Formats: sequence, C-alpha cells, structure tokens
Amino acid sequence: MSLEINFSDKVFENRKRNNSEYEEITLTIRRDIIKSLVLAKSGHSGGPLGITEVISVLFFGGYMKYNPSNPNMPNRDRFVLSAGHMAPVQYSVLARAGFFPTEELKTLRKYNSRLQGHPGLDMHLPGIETSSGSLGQGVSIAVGMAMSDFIIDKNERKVFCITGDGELQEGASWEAAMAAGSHKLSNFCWIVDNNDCQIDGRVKDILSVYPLKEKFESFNFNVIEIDGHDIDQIQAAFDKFNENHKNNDLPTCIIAKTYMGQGVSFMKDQYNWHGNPPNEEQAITALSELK
Ligand SMILES: Cc1ncc(C[n+]2csc(CCOP(=O)(O)OP(=O)(O)O)c2C)c(N)n1
Repeated sequence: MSLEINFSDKVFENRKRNNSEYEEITLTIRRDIIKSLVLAKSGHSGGPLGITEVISVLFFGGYMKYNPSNPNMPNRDRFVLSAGHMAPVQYSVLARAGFFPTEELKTLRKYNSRLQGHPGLDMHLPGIETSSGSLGQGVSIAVGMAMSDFIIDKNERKVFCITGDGELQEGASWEAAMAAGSHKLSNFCWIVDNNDCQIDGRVKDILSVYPLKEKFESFNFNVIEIDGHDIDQIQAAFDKFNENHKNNDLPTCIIAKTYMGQGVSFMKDQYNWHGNPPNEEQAITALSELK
C-alpha cells in the first residue's frame, strides 16, 4: 500500500471538559476508524463515524467510571456496544482511553488479532464487557447487567448501551426494553443511534421502528431526543441520565439523531457505507477532510 498508516500514541483523560476540546478527540477517533478500516480491507465505516461524538463524550467527558490500568475494577460502570458491527469506534475509544496500545488498531480484523470484526469474540481485549454483534443480544445482556446491579447487588454502577435503529427490528430488543422499564432500572442508559440507515436502505422504508419516543415511553423510559453530533446536547442528555439515576427514577433512553458516515463528505447519510471500508484512494480523501 502506498498510503502509509501510523497511529499516534495520544491518549485522552476521562474528565469534565469544555466542549471545544472535543474537536481534537473526535477527529482522532474518526481518523483511527478510517485508518484501521483501510488496512483491514473489510468492515463497517458508516455507523462508527456517526456515533463518534456520543461515544467520545461518554468515555472522555467524565460520565463513565473506568480504570484502564484495572479494567475489571469492581465498581466500574459498564459499556456494551450492542451494535457490534460498529466495533472500529469502540476499539479506537478504548485505545485512546489507554486500555491497550494504539498501535494495535493496525490489527483490526486480522488473524490472531484481539480486534475482531465484532467485539469480544475471544474476550481478551481489555475494556470489552461482552461479545456482541448478534443484534438485539448485546442490549439484552446489558439489561441483565443493570438488573443484577440494581436489584441484587444494589450498587451505584451504571450500564450504558448503544444500539442501532435497524437493530430495533430484532424482537429481543423490545424484550430488553420491557425488562428495563418494568424493573425501573434507573441505572440503565440506552442510546439509540438513530441514523435511519441500515444495510440496504432507510429504516423507515425497510421495517419502520417509529415512533421511537412514544415506543420507549410506553416501555417506561425517560426519553431524551438529541442531535447526536451536538456536544452540548449530548452532555445535557448524560447529565439528565445522572439526575434520573440519582433520583431512582426510570431507565433513560437517549435517541441520538445522527448521520451515518458523519465527517466524511462522500459517506455522509449514505446507507451503502454501512458495511464497507474505504479503499486507498477513498481513505486519502477521507483523511484529508478529517484535519
Ligand atoms: C441477529 C442479527 N441479524 C442480522 C445481522 C446482520 N446485520 C448486521 S448490521 C445490520 C443492520 C443494522 O442496522 P443498524 O442497527 O441501523 O446499524 P447501522 O446500519 O446504522 O450501522 C444487520 C442486519 C446481525 N448482525 N445480527
């Protein structure tokens, strides 16, 4: 390959930050996604680029308790990427948080790599709480984690989970919603990546999951609708979740309106970028836009 790919060793702290500080973080994450995918020659570009702001605020804004030097710290909060195909963004965020060396991002989807196409298939990567990728199952596992914390152990731990919107076509998603709402799991924060794209079309055209707000409300969730690229709105949503948790209120659902492929002009809002990597030429263009 004539395009030389290197990953800086920059890591970011997890702390309250001014929203202007997120520009460097989100550019770094998006560049990681493009670089690891062009090297892998397979994988998903669109979803990871679209959820970058949300996951960056979650991991680097002081909203989650974790310790990269002690990934299994008993009182850590938990994060489950139920939309496991979006793994490149989770791998970048974990590396940039210090869970493993950023150089390892070069190994996405390679034989014997810890960075498989979907997270956790061998459960050896620090920071991964469960395997995921069979849509609807990650969120079911996440609700189980939240139930054991809230009902059995009665601890302070929070559980965050990201699903896609096409993922909600899986019936298991709604069993998870029913369980979380029925048990009033205020420690559970469900984030829906609402880009209205799935593999081969618009969610609303293939099998509509709408209206989302009313559906989640009817399952007993506090629902917050936000622009998933607006740092202020993302922070406000996580602040509201914390307040709900403190007041022992209902579970929270953040519906994040996003664009698939955000940040790269030729990928933006194009569902055909759901499951493709950039080729070398496309990666050069993408990286030149992500400066
Ligand atoms: C149970 C199951 N069925 C089918 C698939 C194949 N699949 C992977 S991603 C995807 C579409 C998901 O759409 P969405 O959740 O909106 O994700 P996005 O396209 O926004 O990345 C499908 C059908 C799967 N991973 N698991």
